[in-house]
Amino acid sequence: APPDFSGTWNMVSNENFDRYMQSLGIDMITRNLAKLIKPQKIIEQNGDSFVIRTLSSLRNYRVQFTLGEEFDEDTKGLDNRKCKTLVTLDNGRLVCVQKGEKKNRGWIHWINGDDLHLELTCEDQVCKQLYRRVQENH
Ligand code: VL7
Repeated sequence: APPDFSGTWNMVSNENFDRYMQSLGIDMITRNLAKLIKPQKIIEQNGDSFVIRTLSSLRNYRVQFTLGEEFDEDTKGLDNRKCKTLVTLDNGRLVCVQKGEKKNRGWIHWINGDDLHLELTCEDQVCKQLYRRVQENH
């Protein structure tokens, strides 16, 4: 069975984020602020449908999609570009391709225990982020 990505996840590490942001053309002031924050991911998964919210004191970002259905993504508040975006499941990994002005753009999520991995790619830069599951209070 494929994993259930649903839940609340807090960032624990963030590798090569500055160069990833540089590849997206983010200005230095914004990059230096963005490097200081540890975002939270809130993922709601219902079968093939997903909502992923990335929350932080600096920006919030929300994306909604259905697996296998290409959609128009506007990365508003991030690098403000339009992409044709497709997300699929591949061996339990959530694989996103963002077609647009930037070459080789996308991201991959996978779960290992209470760890949520995220690899963000743009051009020749790969940013590796790790999030950990926030325990629910029953
Ligand atoms: C979204 C940031 C740099 C602008 C602010 C940084 C604050 C918090 O797309 C993403 O995640 C996917 C997979 O989970 C779902 O949308 C990553 C963060 C990338 C790029 C742009 C710096 C300004 C970021 C919202």
